[in-house]
Formats: sequence, C-alpha cells, structure tokens
Amino acid sequence: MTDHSQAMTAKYRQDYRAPLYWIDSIDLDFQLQEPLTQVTAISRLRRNGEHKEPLVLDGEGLSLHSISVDGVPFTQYEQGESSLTLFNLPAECVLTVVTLLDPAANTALEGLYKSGDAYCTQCEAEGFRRITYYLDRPDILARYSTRISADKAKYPFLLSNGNKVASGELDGGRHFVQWQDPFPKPSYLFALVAGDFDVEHSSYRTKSGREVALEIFVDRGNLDRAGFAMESLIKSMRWDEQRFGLEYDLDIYMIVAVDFFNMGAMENKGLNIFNSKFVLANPATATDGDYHGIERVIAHEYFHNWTGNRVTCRDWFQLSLKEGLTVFRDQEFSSDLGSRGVNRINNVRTVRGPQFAEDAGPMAHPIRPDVVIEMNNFYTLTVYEKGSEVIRMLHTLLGEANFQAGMKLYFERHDGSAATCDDFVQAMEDASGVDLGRFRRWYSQSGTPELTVSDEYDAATGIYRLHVRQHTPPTQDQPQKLPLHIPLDIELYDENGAVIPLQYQGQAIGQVLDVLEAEQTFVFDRVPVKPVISLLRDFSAPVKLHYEYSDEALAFLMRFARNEFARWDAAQMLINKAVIAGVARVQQGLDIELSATLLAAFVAILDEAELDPALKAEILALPGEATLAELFDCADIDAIHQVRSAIQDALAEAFGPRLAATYQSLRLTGYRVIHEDVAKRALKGVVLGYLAALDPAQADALVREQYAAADNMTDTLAALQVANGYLLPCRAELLADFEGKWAHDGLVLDNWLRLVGSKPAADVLVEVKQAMAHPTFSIRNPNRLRALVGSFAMNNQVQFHAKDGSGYRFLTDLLIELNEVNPQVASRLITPLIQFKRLDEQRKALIRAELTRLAKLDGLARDLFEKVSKALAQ
Ligand code: B3K
Ligand code: ZN
Repeated sequence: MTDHSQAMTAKYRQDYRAPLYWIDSIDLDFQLQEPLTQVTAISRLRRNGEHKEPLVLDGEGLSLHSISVDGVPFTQYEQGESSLTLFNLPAECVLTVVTLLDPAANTALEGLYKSGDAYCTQCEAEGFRRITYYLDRPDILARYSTRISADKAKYPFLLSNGNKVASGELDGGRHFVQWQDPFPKPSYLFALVAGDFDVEHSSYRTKSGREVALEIFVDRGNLDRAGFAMESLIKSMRWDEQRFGLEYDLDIYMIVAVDFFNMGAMENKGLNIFNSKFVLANPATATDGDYHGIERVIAHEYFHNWTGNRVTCRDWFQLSLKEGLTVFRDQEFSSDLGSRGVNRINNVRTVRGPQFAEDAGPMAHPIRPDVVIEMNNFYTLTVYEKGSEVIRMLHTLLGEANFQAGMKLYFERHDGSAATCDDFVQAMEDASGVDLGRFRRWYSQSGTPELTVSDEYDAATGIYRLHVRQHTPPTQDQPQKLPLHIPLDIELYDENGAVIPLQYQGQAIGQVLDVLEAEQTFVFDRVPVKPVISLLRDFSAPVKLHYEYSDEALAFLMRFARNEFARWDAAQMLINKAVIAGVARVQQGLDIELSATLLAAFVAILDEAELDPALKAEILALPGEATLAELFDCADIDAIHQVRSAIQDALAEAFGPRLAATYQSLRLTGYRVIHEDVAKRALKGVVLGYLAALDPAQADALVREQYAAADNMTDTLAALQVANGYLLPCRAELLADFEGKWAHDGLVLDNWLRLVGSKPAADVLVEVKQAMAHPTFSIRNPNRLRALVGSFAMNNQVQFHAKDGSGYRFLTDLLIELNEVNPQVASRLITPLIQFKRLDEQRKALIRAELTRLAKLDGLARDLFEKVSKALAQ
C-alpha cells in the first residue's frame, strides 16, 4: 500500500508560520469493522486573525467519504495528493469529515493499523493524517473526545486518551466506549486501541493524595510477564515527584503492549502504546538487559507526560525540546535508582559510537535540525542522545538547584502550550542568571567538536598550564563551524593518587572549566608536583578528546581516578591506543605487541577485590569494532577485527588461572534483578568470553554446563553468546536447542535471530536466509527484522563488509522489499550502508553501486529517498 507519489520536498525550520486556523476541539467516532473502518471527525475551527486564505488540511492514503460544514454538505474543496483544501469557510465553524480506512492493509504501522488481532495507532510524527484530514502539526492543541464501536467478542477493550465517560451495548453484538481527554493536545498524542487483553491492575497515590488507576494491557496469557513493567511505572511516578516535583494529572494511566511496533514505545496522553519488548519480562524470558530496558522506557514515556505532553513542541524541528530533555530525565532516573557509573558508561558508549558515526555521515544534523524531508528520519541519536548531552551540560553549568529552578520557570511559562528549544534555554538562563549566549550554538551546530589539550608544568614555580583548543570539523550539512561553550570537567592527581586542589593566586577554581574560545589557556598555581590530569570527567561534553596520555598515565587513572566513569574511560583510551598502534603494525605485516603496562593495568582491575563487579565487567569488555572504526579516517575493518581479537587473547593469557577462579566465585543461586546480582552475572559473562579466548575446550564444557543449568535468560544467553562469538563446538547444538524451545515466542526468539545474524563466519548469510524462513519470522514484524538483519548489518562488521559485496547486496535486496512494506523500518536498517566515509575505496564503490540501485527504484519512499540521496551526494 505504498503511496508512489510522495512529495520529496524539503521543509525548513525558518519557514515556520503560525497556523491560519485553530482547532479547539475534535470529536472522533471510529466504527471498527472489517474490512473498512469509518472515521467521523467533527472539528470546531476558528480562523486565526483576519484573512481570506483557505484551510489546508493534511491527509495521506485516505479515502474521503463526505464533508460538511455546520451540518450542511460542503463542496468548495479540492483534494490533493496529501491535502484537502477548503475554501470560503466562515470565521468559526464546525467541520465534519468522514473517511474510510483499511487498517489490516496498513503494513507501514503508522496511523491506524492492526497488530495481530488488535487495532492500534501510531501518530507521531505525522500519522494522524492517515486517520483523518486534519491540521496535523504539533502547535494545534485541541480537546479530544473519542467514541469507538466494535464487535464486543473480538474487541472487548476499547481504549483512547483521557477518562472513560460512557459505554454501552449496540445491535449486532457490538458495543461502544466514549473517552474524553480534558487536556488539549496535538494530534500526534492521539491514541486508540481495540482488542482482547489480560490486564495487570494497580494504583498510585500521588503526593497530593489523588488516586490514579494503573492498567497494563498484554496479550492473553502474558500476565505473568507484566509485573516488572508495573513496578517500573510506580517507581517512575514516585521519582518524578521527588526529583522534579512533577505529579501525574489524569485519574488513569494505561499501557498497552503490542507486537508490531516501529520503535520502542509512544507517550500518547494517558494511553501509552509499547513495543511488547519493553513491557514483557520474567526471569525465564528476559535478560538483565531487557529488564533495564523496560525500566528505562517505561520511565521515559511516563516522563513525557510533562516534558512533551503538558509542554509540547511548536514544530518538529524542536523535537529535541521533548526528546533530549526526556532522555536526560530517564538517564537521571536510572542513575538515581541504579549505578550512576554504569549508566553513564553505557550512555557514553552510545554517543561515542553510533552518535559520532551519525555526525560523520551524510545525515549529520544539529540537535535542532534546519531542514527535513521525512520527519521520521529525525528521531535520531543526535536529537535524542546528543540532545540529552546538551541538557546534561546545562545541568553541569547551572547545578541541580538552578537547573530545577529553570524547569519550574519553563513550566510556569509554557504549561499547556507548544514551545521551542529557545524557550527552554531562555527559562534556564532567566532562572539561573548564567549567560548561555554561546551555549545556544549547541542547538544550531552539527558535528562532533574536538578538544586538543596539552599541558606544561613548571616545577620551580609550581605553575601548571592547560592549553585547550577546540575545533569542529565540517559536516556534510554545514561547512562552517563556530566555537562552542564546552564545560570541561577536570581533576589533578599527585603521584599517590591524591587530589591536587585547583587554584590560582589564592582563588579556588571550580573543576568545570568554561571553554569558550577556539584556543584558551587555564593556569593553576601551587601545584606541588607534575600532576596526572583526568580530563572530560563524566564525559562533561559530547566531544572527542585528544591528549597525549602515556600508557603509564592511563594505567594510573584506571587505578586512582576518583570516579568510576573516569577509570573506565582511561581503560578505553588505553585500548584505543593499542588498537591504533596494532592496526599500523598489521598493515606493515608485523605482529601485534601489547605493553606490559596495559596488561598489568587490566589484571589489576580483575584483582581489585573492592571494585563493583559491574564496573569490572564494563572495563574488561572491549569496545566494539564499529566504535573502534571511529578512531580512524580510513578504517581497515579486517585489521581492526584482528587487533581486537589479539588484544582479547593477550588479556586472556595475562588473566590466566584467575579466569576460572573468578568464574566459579560468581555463581549465584536463585535469580533476583538487583544490582549486586546483575553485576555478578555481567562479569561472569565477560569472564566466560575471555575463557573461550584462552582455552576453547574448557570454555566449551563450561558453556554447555551454564546453558544446561541456567534458571534465567541472562545466563542462558551469556552462554550462547560465547558459544556463538567464539564458534565453540557446542554452538550448533545449543542454538538448535534454544530455537526448539522458543520457536513459538517471537520476543525470546529474537535472541536467537541476533545470534544467527552476528555469527562471525563467512557462511553467516546462509544461516540468516534460513532464519528468514522460520515460521516466527516475518518481514512485517520490525522486532524480528531488527534482531536478525540489524545484528548482521550493525554488529557483524567483518561479514557485513565482506569484500565480495555480498553483505551490501543482501541488505539492499531486503530494503527494496521493505520499501513497500514498511519504509520507516527500512530507513533505520539502511544506516550502515550510508555511513561509508571511513571505508576503503573498494568497499565504497560496492556500496555506491547498491545505493544507486536503490535510488533508481520506482516508488522509493520519502524515508529512503532522503538518506540515499544524501549518501550519494557524499
Ligand atoms: N516519541 C516517540 C517516538 C516517535 C517516533 C516516530 N517515528 C517515542 C519516544 O521518544 O518516547
Ligand atoms: Zn521520547
């Protein structure tokens, strides 16, 4: 059902104009029936000011049944490809539009569609226009009432936003429910669900004493997997009251889990719709990582109720206003409830890996983009993750108290309205008195800034100078760059690891330096010895850091840095240095040599009795190959793989008998999702990997044993990952066993699909294609696709980039098929094909040929068009 004539025109941020009409309320009536659903939309319109302009409504793929104005059939309209233009309307009127939809044929999963047997919706960003003709833009805030009628036996639950105000029986075995949402909202927050579910019930008393009913709807038979999501919701509600002073505002909060969903979840007012991946969990089916993901996403969508729903975005260019801020909030939630260090490490992995890669590719854009062809393409790591880093920098510069004062002022000014990123920064500036003039450039400038730091120490005077140079290389979207306001958090240590206070001429200097200029020098006195500096502590800004650390200094920081993140970061830098040196040697045909300092530093980490095993696991888990590729202008995929494996082997050798001993010491009885146990399981998995590198035969036995004895999915999967990653003899047998056990359960089977896709062997595509024929696999299901094809294309560097081009061809063939079925998912999966800047000429040529094949495709969807054309313009 692809629309072959989508407009490929770009929209520009600077073209924003206030709407010509307002819509104050909309009454929707959905008659759900096979094959066609009838939607009646009754909107109260009000002209915005004096003018004679027509009203242009958005609509896509709709079949128009009738239009009337103030109850009288209306004929002065013109239907365009994706619009409905109404002429000569009175200044105020009631517009009734009736449309017909075919939800079962909607495989794009945008608008009203069917997920299995249930009806559901996805309207952000521009899906509401696939339901009815409307002013489908976020600055139109209307009051919604929604009446749904359907067959009662098949669809006993009929849900929409707000409060249930009426329900009743109808003829022919049908029934209806009427919902009313008291909060005006943009169309992207509209939701409807109809289906048969099991319901997990709970309730929450807000700090002001209101009772809120909490309901989680899952497929029948899945109730034993809904408890953790409910706990997470309650924790989120409490945390938002405690840390941000924000309380929930309706009497009911509903979450529905569906199997067919393009992304993680959606924050529709009072009725979140979730990918079942982020709701369903029990120890037998979900890993520790899955549990963490559920807690994070439940929190994220809940936090949107204030940052997104109560204050929404004026236009889609402002998306980071709600997303960057809400990601920051969910990261703080995870950190307050769990390990701050481990959470920070994982967030930084995402920024340094995939987000930096996005900056370096053809889709580079500022966190507030200036030009967009398909809005769905801008739900990016830049808008979300870098957006959150920008909020975090504000938090660092202002401090918690001023930041919260800024939040308060932001809500005072903008609650109930559609705001901009500038509005947010203004509130922060006004509430704190901190000058954010130069800081604002983070919103308009794309790319990854680079900080080059050098230092000098004068032993005679005790003066220490720090020279900081900032430079942002040009990006495809933006050749010229300006200096930014970069908070640079530092700490100095003496040779024993004691902190040297920062001061100059009797004045204490805070540890966050304000880097504002292209070049700047910071001077400190009374520095008694040549210090070791910890730079960019906690990743105080999303930048690349260049500083000539010796291996000894990094080993020192791994041991002495006072914060967990800095210790991990030192380990990363040490590995990075070794990879850069190792790749150079491999390219010269030489053996890889690792410094004794590096090996000793990692052994010391494993030996440190007091260290949190979760942090040990993070430090010992080497950076992935894709992240390592970011270190090079031209990344030698095969050499990087070879060097990374060699480092793994050398570390395994250095750890020696400690590995088996550590492994045994980490055995647990029973399964609890608490930090202490999660940490041990994580370290056990990493240690098992090193054991496989050291002694495959011993590892094979341990893996079999762990797999057979596991009482939880985390240990099961850790065993399988090692079997798969090291191609242990048990691989085929265990994978087949797992597939047999879970063939009926798509979510769990996704783990198997991921293993298949990441098989580190030349025949991986044979297995991938076999897996595509599995009865549980369907290219209509985004989770299945992402698990199998995503893991192959994004986590299997060597095979995806096979020199014969087979990986590229496979992905392109699939994208061609998917272009018809689900362009949004296609547009996500294409990422590794468009980020080819760092590849060699031979691979670049192969990729270009595939992209050209796509570009010539008849009916290429806007989503892919935007990315393919930008990639080819590189
Ligand atoms: N706001 C949604 C994302 C919508 C994506 C549209 N293509 C989920 C979230 O960020 O919370
Ligand atoms: Zn969000």
